[in-house]
Amino acid sequence: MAKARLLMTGFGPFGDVSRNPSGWIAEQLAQVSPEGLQVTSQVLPVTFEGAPAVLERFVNAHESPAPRALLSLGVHPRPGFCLESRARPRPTSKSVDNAGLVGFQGNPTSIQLKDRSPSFDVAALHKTLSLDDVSISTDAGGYVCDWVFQHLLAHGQRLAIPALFLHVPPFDQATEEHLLEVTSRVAHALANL
Ligand code: PCA
Repeated sequence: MAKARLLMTGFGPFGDVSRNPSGWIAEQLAQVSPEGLQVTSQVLPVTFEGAPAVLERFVNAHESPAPRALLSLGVHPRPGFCLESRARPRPTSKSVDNAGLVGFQGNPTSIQLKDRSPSFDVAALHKTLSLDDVSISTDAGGYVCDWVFQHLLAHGQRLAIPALFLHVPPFDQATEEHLLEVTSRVAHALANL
């Protein structure tokens, strides 16, 4: 059977995160492509302006033939993993990005900014995973991850494929093996919706 193609993004360093597990996982899974999946990955910059622009170029470059699903990853400062179920229309965080900016200052984006949620039942996906340290979150943080999720969901809608954001724990809260295992399980579940 042909492998399901999945586009995956992670982020590079920012703030006091010198090694971002999200970018690392995305690159690793593109190299090893877990069974049944063909992962193509992109590391995004942690900037309100750059991240959606790089995401758009990445999705546009790989949207034909259409991938099965889109999965974006980011790190949060907690143990455990979160399936994000809601994206805010605009950033609300007061933290500066890697360009030294707070929030989105650029030209209006090409998408309609609104409250967005995945097109599928996140609770049902969560249930099929049945992993102890994965929970559902309704707050993607209001920072660059939330902003990327807003754009990712718009791309998913346009391509009529599922899109999801997964927050992962920092390297000092989970082993590399566990980070890869849980993310692979989420990617599989998403690609098999
Ligand atoms: N985490 C940040 C941005 C990049 C990342 O990995 C966030 O949660 O918004």
